Amino acid sequence: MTVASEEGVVLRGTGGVWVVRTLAGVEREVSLRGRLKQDNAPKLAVGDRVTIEPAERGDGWAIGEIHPRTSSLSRRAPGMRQAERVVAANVDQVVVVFAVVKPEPHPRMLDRFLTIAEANDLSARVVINKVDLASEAAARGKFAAYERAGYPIHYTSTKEPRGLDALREVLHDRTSVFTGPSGVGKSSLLNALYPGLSLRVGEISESVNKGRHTTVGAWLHPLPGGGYVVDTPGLREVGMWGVEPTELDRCYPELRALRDECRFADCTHRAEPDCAVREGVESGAIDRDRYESYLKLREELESVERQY
Ligand SMILES: Nc1nc2c(ncn2[C@@H]2O[C@H](COP(=O)(O)OP(=O)(O)OP(=O)(O)O)[C@@H](O)[C@H]2O)c(=O)[nH]1
Ligand SMILES: [Mg+2]
Ligand SMILES: [Zn+2]
Repeated sequence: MTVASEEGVVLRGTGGVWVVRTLAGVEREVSLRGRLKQDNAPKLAVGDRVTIEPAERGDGWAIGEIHPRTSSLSRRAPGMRQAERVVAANVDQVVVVFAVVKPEPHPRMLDRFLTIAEANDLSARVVINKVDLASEAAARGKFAAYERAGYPIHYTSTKEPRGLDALREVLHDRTSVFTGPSGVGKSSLLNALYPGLSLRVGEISESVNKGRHTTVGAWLHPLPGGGYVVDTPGLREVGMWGVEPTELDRCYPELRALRDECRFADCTHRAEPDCAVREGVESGAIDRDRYESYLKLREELESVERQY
């Protein structure tokens, strides 16, 4: 008997076993065909569209083909290695989640998540969760620079609840990756938005203070009514991948808007004369902290480049 191949989307994977959801809505455990495991083959990621076929041996299924991606979210793999980690494929937007407190937000870290989205040519929005723990005015003040840079910001609480309907609306019919530090409430938010998901959430004291991650591995979840969300484990540190130091200014929307007005095409915006970016900082058009974050990240990218 021959069984026809099927098309599907990769939902998750651990230890070489992947779960693919077929167009008919059936979830199948599948392996990867040998030739797709070779070094030059694209690394499979959640969100990949694939063709699965009956395995050569046994009665299981195997991925025979990975379809071309429309986009992907990649960052540097953790650790000392210089390697790429594809977080998810066929992504429409990145939702960067931070908490207003618990854990205390670090703006430099938020900048990193946002520049990674920009470097992947993905639109990004910011969610500031746990607004039940602080005044909304204080929260808005803290993140005003991001609003001015053009990022849509959602202020949310899963406890009160607040801001959930507006967030659910922008997730509809798209593929969105939820990313951010551990313990900010990414999984809690997804549970509050879509009660059917039943994702595991952490105990705040343990997951935040001991750095234990409640979510392990990226999972793609189909949404009722259309679209997907990817819940990812929180990251303590995150690095860019495949970004030249000279391209970094494009990853800050407010710098990108001015960079072409600098006198020198290769302006680093550090000390060159007639630098439109530094003039923007002086006039207040560019937030000084965001500018300094650019300088620091640029320094880091240059030192990585010197090393390798
Ligand atoms: N006060 C308050 N606590 C929240 C809110 N949302 C989530 N929490 C709590 O924050 C803790 C962490 O929530 P998780 O959803 O596991 O956080 P996460 O971002 O998914 O963490 P990782 O999976 O480790 O990356 C839990 O104790 C939640 O109950 C909120 O809006 N307000
Ligand atoms: Mg989680
Ligand atoms: Zn400049």
